[in-house]
Amino acid sequence: MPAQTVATAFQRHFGYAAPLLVRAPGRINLIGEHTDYNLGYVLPAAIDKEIYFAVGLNSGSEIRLVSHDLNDCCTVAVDQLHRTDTQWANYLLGVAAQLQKRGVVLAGFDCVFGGNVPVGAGMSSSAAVECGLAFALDQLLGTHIDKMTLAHVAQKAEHEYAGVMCGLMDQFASLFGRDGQVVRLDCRSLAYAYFPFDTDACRLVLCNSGVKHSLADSEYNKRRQECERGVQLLQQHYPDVKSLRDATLQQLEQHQAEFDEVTYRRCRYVVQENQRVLDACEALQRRDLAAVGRLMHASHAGLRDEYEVSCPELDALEEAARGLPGVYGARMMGGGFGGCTLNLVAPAHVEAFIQTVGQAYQRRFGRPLETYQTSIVAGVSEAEIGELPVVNKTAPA
Ligand code: GAF
Repeated sequence: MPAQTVATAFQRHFGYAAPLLVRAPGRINLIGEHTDYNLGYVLPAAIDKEIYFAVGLNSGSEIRLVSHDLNDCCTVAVDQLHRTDTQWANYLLGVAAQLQKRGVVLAGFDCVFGGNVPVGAGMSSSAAVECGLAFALDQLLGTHIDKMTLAHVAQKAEHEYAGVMCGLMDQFASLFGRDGQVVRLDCRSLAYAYFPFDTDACRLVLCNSGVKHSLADSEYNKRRQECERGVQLLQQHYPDVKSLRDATLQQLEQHQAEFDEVTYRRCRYVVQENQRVLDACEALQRRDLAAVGRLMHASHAGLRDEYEVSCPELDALEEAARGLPGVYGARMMGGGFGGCTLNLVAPAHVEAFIQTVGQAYQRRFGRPLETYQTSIVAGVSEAEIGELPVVNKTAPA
């Protein structure tokens, strides 16, 4: 969606020109799934599926929110912030509430937002929404909060206002993305490093299963608990193991008998996935896309068989991609139970890839497959407001 559309809608709705326009991207994750809340490694990137925000302070004490895409609005008093029945608004109100908790004195503000990050497709539209507003409010209020703190503010908003106990990956990727690079985050130390990913040499193709599982949020929180249980068991022998990030395969194997079967599989997946992220970074440095691809398929197998967050549609998409000419790798991406697979495909083979996988999907599930080619862009930033018809320069009371 052009930024102009959101800016124009703001002007129409509130009767004055938005002083600030912000762009917030969704994300892909090359590898490192369900490792963030286990304080391990992730390797995401911000992508050219983006949400735009037009924002301005009003002279009253209300937060007035408009979802351009849903054609819906929500108003809440600044001094009475609370979760509402309007689901989409909670992501934004959660951010405002978190800033308040951190001592930021909020003023009334107006916000219109909209974009093209597909909802429920695993590209983290929610993090884009949270991070975009966190960044916008920081700019509007002149609070100069550092980006890592903004990422934590956005993550906490998701915990407390959306009820999903997510890790930091999505918010980090949306804020810290860099053009043409993936970024490895160490979720314990918060140290990060960029690795080049040339989408001219290898395209990123997303295949949308179209599945949105209603159990996704509750299963996600359950996985977190299962991992915590694994840590408690290990701690009885290894007090230094504070998270699965600290655990080794040998430690797990040695005490397998003390684990119930499910907890054991969850833990083994996380420990192996962490190592895969590190291996993928080395492979990227060697420009060895075939090795990255093999790690992606192994990641998918772990998510399917051990972590059990895949679904038949995602499995079919990964299987259909495996071994096709020009396809380096494929795997489900994000929290799971639906959403997209991420595929690394040589440019000359993209068309044939989309056709072959699309046909296989149609045959098996009786519906067309939606695909997106995406490129890697910079994280949240201010966007240009072009020429708009001037209605009224002052904010209404
Ligand atoms: C979701 C969460 F929001 C992330 O924090 C991460 O855990 C991911 O699922 C799985 O890797 O996107």
